[in-house]
Amino acid sequence: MPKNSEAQPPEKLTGISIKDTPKSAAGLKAIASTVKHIKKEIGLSKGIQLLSKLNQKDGFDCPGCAWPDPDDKRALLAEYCENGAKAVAEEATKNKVSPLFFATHSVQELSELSDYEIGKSGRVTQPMFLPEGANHYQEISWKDAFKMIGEELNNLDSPDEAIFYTSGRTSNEAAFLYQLFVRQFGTNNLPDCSNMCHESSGAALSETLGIGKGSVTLDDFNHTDLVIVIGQNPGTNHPRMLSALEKSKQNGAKIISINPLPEVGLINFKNPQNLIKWVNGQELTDVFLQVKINGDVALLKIILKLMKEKENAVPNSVFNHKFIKEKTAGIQDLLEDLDRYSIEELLPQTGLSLEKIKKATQLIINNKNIIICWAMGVTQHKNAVDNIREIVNILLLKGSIGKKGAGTCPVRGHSNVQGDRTMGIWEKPKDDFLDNLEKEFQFKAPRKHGFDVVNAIEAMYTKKAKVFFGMGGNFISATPDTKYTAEALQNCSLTVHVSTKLNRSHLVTGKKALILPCLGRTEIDYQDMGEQFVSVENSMGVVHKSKGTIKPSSKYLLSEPAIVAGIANATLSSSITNWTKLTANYDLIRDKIEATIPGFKNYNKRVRIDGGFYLPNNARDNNFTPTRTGKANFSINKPSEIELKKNHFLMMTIRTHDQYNTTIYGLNDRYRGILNERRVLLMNKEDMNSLGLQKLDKVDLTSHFNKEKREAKGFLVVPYNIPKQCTATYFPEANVLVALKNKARVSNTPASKTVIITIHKR
Ligand SMILES: Nc1nc2c(c(=O)[nH]1)N[C@H]1C(S)=C(S)[C@@H](COP(=O)(O)OP(=O)(O)OC[C@H]3O[C@@H](n4cnc5c(=O)[nH]c(N)nc54)[C@H](O)[C@@H]3O)O[C@H]1N2
Ligand SMILES: Nc1nc2c(c(=O)[nH]1)N[C@H]1C(S)=C(S)[C@@H](COP(=O)(O)OP(=O)(O)OC[C@H]3O[C@@H](n4cnc5c(=O)[nH]c(N)nc54)[C@H](O)[C@@H]3O)O[C@H]1N2
Ligand code: SF4
Ligand SMILES: [Mo]
Repeated sequence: MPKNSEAQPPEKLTGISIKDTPKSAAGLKAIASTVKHIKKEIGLSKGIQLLSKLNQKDGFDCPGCAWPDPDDKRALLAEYCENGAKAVAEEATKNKVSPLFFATHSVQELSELSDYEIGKSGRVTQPMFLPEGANHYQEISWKDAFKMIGEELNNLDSPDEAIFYTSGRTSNEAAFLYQLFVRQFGTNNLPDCSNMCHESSGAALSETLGIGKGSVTLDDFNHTDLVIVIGQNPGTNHPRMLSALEKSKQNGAKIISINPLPEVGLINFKNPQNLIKWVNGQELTDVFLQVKINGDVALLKIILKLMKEKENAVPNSVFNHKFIKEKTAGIQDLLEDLDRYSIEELLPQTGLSLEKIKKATQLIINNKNIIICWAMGVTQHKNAVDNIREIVNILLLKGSIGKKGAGTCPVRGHSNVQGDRTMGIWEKPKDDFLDNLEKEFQFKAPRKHGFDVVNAIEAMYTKKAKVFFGMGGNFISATPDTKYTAEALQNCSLTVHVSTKLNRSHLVTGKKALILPCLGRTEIDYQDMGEQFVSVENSMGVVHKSKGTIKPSSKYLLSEPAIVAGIANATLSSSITNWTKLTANYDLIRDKIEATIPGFKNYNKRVRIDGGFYLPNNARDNNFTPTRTGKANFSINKPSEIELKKNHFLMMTIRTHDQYNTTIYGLNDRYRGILNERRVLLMNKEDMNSLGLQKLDKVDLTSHFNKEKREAKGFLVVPYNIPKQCTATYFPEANVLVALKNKARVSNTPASKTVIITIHKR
């Protein structure tokens, strides 16, 4: 593997243009953008045909985000959003990456392209192999690829020297089979994208409520009094959530949004499915708290203090004492701890006026049924778990969980990231789960916990791990500390990626590398016993089926379950599992899931019912017995410890409207008015003045963590409505600045939203 392959996107600028931010999200422009992408990637008529099956009960699940579909009635047309359509267009693209493509383009040459250009190359059509020292991938048969993986794995000194990553698009069936193979091979090294995403939510919610998932259903949005959206940009990342918020508003609910940016989707929304509302759109947010980056615990503490003050002044006016007494533990400690902080001391961390916070608190005090939604703006900080536990504190004081219209709503990212975890993709499996696997499959499961993403990178860097296997995803671009991670991957003897599309992880490899191309969601999956469907779990715990409808983009593609079976057969000589039989008919895999994982009774029957079924959820049922205390736990949390020196800024790495994680759909961030450029630094005007910077000045960024420095060069300064000392860049261009050791307590999630930087004019 040539060591000079580029792990980072090139510094090249693409020709920025800046527009006013639009007044509302969605509307006609969203439809125009959908049509443009569909036309370009798949062609209009095939594209429209394909979209007619998107999120329909007899169709395929959107490969975009994990937002749920309505349980009952679905629109005949267009049960999807602009970004769902883009995700489909991206997968069903006409463009192909064939052996000829690899013969023509060297790995190094491809690595010099931008992520946008790499992605646009298209779908990988055949298994490809990069031999040691070579600079071009070459064709390899599936049989030889499986054999190579089997030999490499069996040559390791210990199964713990292999890492098995998963991204969140993998179906339940594939994920279950994959973790079974990995555990029969002998390791729990199953890091996943969730480690970088909602791990902090899982950690905080398990501890406080006894379940790592959210508690609300989509219908709760119709019955709520107040929705708080904190650290999330639904207009871009979960667009159909805006329709749910619109319904909440129409039923009289209020909305508070807490974000350093006035994200346009949260402010005003034109529902493309509601023509009448188009003229003015629906104003969504009632109170916008433009908090400083990582000022959330301080803000939530002020809210808690104000709630306590009011309760003390007028007993029974705020707290739900019945709920607190019957269902919770630890309130006294929380109330005492709140006294340790003064509002004056907390306020500067928020950057807000007390008056504004009081207005929001009044809504919390006045309303009984509250839903709190959140995403990466709270999960990717050093004190991310504290953020979420503080959110839970508010809900518990109000008794606002386990009943209609109320509860927790961590909005998941990848379309099946929650399902993958349910299937056992986890480096810290519970003993009960392993006991069940052992009983059903007659093998001895490893008990030692495995590496998560951060630990896996360290293990590869220090050569404790030697083989990297990625079930989907784009590890080099999604992970922090790009240079360090590149070295870690390059230390491996073999890196393997099961992928749909070409990405940078295929270009920054171990000594040898394989790309194993697989079927996507949209495609027909034909196995020995006929056409198959798969199932997925959305953000609200609904398991439902997904069936592709178009011809696979190449005849050489295998399904993810078939790839796992191929590798298992080539690796595990003493396994008594019949991998080939299981993949011939996915019903047999589902039978095994039913036999080992609670909640899947009559899986094959219930998954065939239109719309699927709900998994059990103790918090939803107002039952908190699975926690350590047997009750819902109040907790004590720490505000940010970051103290910025003069000329130091906090930087968050966020998504544009035109990307799906590391897959770049286009170069526009339309809702923020930034077009045709990704290398930008969003800055407050006063901060720009104090550094003597003008609009579109070119700057280099240095991040500071402990005494270490990291650099990223060539960003254009864009004046933006963002709190002072806060800045924003896009992921993955700025990942090189995120130190691997800058991560959340407990969950180990990289703190990609709190990077301390200095800014240097070119
Ligand atoms: N189209 C599209 N859809 C996607 C994705 C995609 O890339 N593109 N990715 C999917 C995935 S995997 C995920 S996890 C989700 C991500 O969904 P989001 O979490 O919405 O994604 P981010 O762009 O990371 O946005 C984080 C939001 O938090 C705010 N924020 C940042 N720091 C703070 C803070 O300290 N406090 C507060 N209160 N707010 C803060 C930012 O301003 C931004 O609005 O989306 C999923 N859906
Ligand atoms: N700085 C910074 N870093 C971040 C984040 C951030 O906000 N800031 N967010 C983090 C978050 S929330 C997440 S979830 C991770 C995302 O991390 P990943 O999940 O690893 O990254 P993706 O970009 O979603 O992966 C895209 C690749 O998946 C492959 N793919 C697509 N569909 C399929 C499929 O059906 N099967 C298979 N086998 N492969 C498929 C394609 O080849 C595509 O190139 O990134 C994290 N990294
Ligand atoms: S909201 Fe998410 S799941 Fe729904 S159509 Fe849009 S991208 Fe797909
Ligand atoms: Mo995510």
